[in-house]
Amino acid sequence: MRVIDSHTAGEPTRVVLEGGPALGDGPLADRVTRFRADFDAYRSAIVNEPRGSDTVVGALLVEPHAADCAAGVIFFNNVGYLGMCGHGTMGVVATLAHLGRLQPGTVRLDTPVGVVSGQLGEQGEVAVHNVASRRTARDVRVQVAGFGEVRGDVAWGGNWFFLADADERMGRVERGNVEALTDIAWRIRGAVNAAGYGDVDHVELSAAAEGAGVPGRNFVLCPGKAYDRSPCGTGTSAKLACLAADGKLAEGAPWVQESVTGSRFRGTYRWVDRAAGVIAPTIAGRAFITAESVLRLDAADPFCWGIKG
Ligand code: PYC
Repeated sequence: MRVIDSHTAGEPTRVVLEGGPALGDGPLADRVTRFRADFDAYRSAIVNEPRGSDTVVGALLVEPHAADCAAGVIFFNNVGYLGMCGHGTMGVVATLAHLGRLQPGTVRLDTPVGVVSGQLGEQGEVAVHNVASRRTARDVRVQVAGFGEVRGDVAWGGNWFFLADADERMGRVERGNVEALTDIAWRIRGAVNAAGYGDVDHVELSAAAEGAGVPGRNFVLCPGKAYDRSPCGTGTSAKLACLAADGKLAEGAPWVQESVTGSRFRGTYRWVDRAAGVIAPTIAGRAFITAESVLRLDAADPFCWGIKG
């Protein structure tokens, strides 16, 4: 399989250009179902060890179904499939530009959860116009075993998130504390799922703003228990939906989202349906190409299909 690796704000993306599973045609949501049912071993072979790691997000390029799209893309990780992926979309756009298939301008991409577009700037920055995002539950209270009550919101930003403010019980939102943050975020996810929000597979903990002009800093736990090295594009979209719903960020106003590694995305939104709390978020950041490779699948290799998580 021919792949190109990149990272966006520290978070890796592996774009599969050739040799991936043939998923046929039809809407991308149907093709993900086929991927999961018939070709899941490819997912593991591409992103899991020994070729990848639990932080790698795979991006299979396919023919689009939606009109006017240049390509379709299906994102996946160490344990399954993602609806959308913000940092991954920036990686896909940077990869297409690296291959000379894209000039600065806008490209529309079909995904299992809707059409997104990536706007490539002259300096390599990519602005992702993400799927419509919204908060679906406010001030949800869950009891976390050995920890106590945690309050947060449930929101859609292309994936499902539970967003809570990090408090002193969790420690600081910084790299030196990722083990503790991972542990608590994992337990929060379990409590949120048990409370009836079974679709939530990402947990976003936000540090309290420490002063005017200071960007929001987050820690995002991904479905396979790896933390996002980037500020998470879909997580930032979910955050914008919450800020918009609370009247804390005006339409068009800039939001700088910092990750636990210190990397940053810029975000903004416009209302799609104010009464229903639906926004159209835009997330901007930059991806860098790190490798061009051919992945070999050797039937004699006991770990040919990856070490499954
Ligand atoms: O950037 O949307 C994102 C993302 C999701 C999971 C990892 N990164």
